[in-house]
Amino acid sequence: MKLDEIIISEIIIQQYFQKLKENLDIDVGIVGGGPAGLTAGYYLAQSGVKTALFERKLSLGGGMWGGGMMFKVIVVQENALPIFDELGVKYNKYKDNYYWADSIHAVTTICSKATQAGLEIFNLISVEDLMVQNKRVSGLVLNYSPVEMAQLHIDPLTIKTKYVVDSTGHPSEVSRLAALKSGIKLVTKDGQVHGEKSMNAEEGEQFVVENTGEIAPGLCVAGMSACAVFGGPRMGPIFGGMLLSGKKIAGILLKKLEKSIDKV
Ligand code: 48F
Repeated sequence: MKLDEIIISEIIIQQYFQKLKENLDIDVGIVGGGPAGLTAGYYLAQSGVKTALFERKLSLGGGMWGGGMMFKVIVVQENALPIFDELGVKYNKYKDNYYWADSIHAVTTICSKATQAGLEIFNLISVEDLMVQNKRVSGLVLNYSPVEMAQLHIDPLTIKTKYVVDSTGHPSEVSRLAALKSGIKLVTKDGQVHGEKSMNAEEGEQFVVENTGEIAPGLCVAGMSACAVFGGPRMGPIFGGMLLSGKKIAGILLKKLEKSIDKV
């Protein structure tokens, strides 16, 4: 049967914009598709929360994709293994409390599980600002990443959210925007983003989980952003804290949204 190029184009345009339209008003908007954002997205979607994740790049996985220094192996400690078990990520024991996984297997498996659970992932979209109403973060301002990269003077589009999760990693971009532009004080000591500190895996892994939570009305942090916002140390290519932080923010949001928390 002859294939019609116009029908192929029609399917893509129709389906993509249908998906975008269905996500104009959502429960949770996650910014950044690294391990923290993807894990949060999995647990939220799994519990029936209407969640969309926006990732600037073409590929998902953030800093997990490249392992350590481009060597595609990641290290995970024991307390995060139940998350890998639930997601179906295979791992190996190196010695007590040190487990490792293939980073490509880990990212592709988490993405697959998250999208199967109902998480809608939009890649190639950058969050360039927040919508703020009555001193509450109430939406995301989106633009196509190529617009940002080419520095084209093109206005963005906006979606409405009940909660935003900043899982943008080291730059903590969304929290910085909130501190700079929203007129809302973050819950840090001085209301500002403190910036991450030098490497300390032991401290950083605890710090990231402890500091995961809501930092301004409607705005939450998870993953490396939590370290950067509250001034905690970086931890390098060990990922248990990122997974636990993603799961923790999903649990917090489920309670706030008053949904079932059976699966978290
Ligand atoms: O950096 P990233 O992996 O954040 P994470 O989930 O995990 C951190 C670890 O990878 C690692 C570490 C500890 O193990 O130190 O670095 O906290 O993923 C963040 C993602 O957010 C995207 C970015 O492209 C990356 O994939 N991102 C950042 N800013 C924006 C964004 C933005 N404004 N809009 C959309 N995506």
